[in-house]
Amino acid sequence: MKIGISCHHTYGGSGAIAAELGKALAGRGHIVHFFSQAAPFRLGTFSKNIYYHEVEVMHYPLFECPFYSLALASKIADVAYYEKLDVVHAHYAIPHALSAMLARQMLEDKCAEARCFSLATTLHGTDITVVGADPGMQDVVRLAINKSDGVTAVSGYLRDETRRMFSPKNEISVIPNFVDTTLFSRSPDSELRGQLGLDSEKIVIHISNFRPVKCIGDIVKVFATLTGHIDVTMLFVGDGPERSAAEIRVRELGIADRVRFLGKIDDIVPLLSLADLMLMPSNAESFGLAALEAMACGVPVVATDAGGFPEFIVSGVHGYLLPPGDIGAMTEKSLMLLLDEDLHRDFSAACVRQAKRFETSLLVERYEAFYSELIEASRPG
Ligand code: GMT
Repeated sequence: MKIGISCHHTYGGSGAIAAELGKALAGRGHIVHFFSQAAPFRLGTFSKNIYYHEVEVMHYPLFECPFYSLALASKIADVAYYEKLDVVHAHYAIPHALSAMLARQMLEDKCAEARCFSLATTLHGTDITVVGADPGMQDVVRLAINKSDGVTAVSGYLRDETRRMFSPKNEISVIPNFVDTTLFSRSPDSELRGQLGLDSEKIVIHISNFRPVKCIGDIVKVFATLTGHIDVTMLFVGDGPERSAAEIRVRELGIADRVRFLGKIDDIVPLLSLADLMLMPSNAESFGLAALEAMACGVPVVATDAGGFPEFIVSGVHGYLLPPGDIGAMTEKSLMLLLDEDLHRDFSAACVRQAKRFETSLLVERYEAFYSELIEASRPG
């Protein structure tokens, strides 16, 4: 198949999944064309069957906000026409699905016999729960969903939220996030410990784009209590709007020497391989890719029972799921996991087994079948 993938290039789950999906599809012999504003952060260097098209936005003094969506639509139409794309897969409802929809109209207008691609859209989370909840955006998100030939959501939770908020015309299939366990597996690097100034203490990790839904303040509260009981260091990986407030709070609490803010790091496996526990207290998480990747590296997770976490984390087996904001219970369960070595060993092994159920190859096959259905349905007659 010839597949176009339109995604955000920025640090976040949808861009990560889109890049990993494209690489896996290319590895299976499909031709994959990426469209984004800059190279998606997980795409890496050149590889066979992958083409990347940077979307250049026209700057003109009259346009206070540059027209990214239109430039993207033009780019998709151009590549789809010349490369004869079978499918364009939009990751995140807007602007990607809408731009692809517009690209199709451009092609129809350009020449009647132009063979049009099928439009697949994957909803990732905040495109529905945050952007889609904004009254000024609701109708445009609904249009993106209803004009796609097929829509998937990354969890049952997100599918149900989408149904509740948008009453979509068509069925939404669930294809969960995935992880390549040949790459995401525990491979400790003793030098890295030294480079990070770590000794033999326990390591707690959090990886995200530091948006308000991640509840970074709750992590600081839980961690501050942990420091009173055990020798422990916190690694914060990623960056975003809530980082500065967290740094200030960490200093106020006098625990700055126990916390490292490492910023955005693409290759997280070495860091996950050092970690004993991941904290993900998000109040709304459609899936939680970072938690799945941590589990693949044998790291148990203390997360919330909100959103999609219960669809792959079994509380009491792979970590603990607790009500959002329940700092006391999160602290207690984190301490249990960090102090009880036998319990930790069992949870860690269970996490690795569970991650294999979300192996990339299994879920990429589901996407391939989904594309084939859309292509089949678009055939005349
Ligand atoms: O807000 C984010 O965390 C980023 C967002 C994105 O679209 O980049 O992540 C979402 O997509 C991921 C991949 O499908 C999911 O694993 C995340 O749970 C989801 N984030 C939220 O729902 C908050």
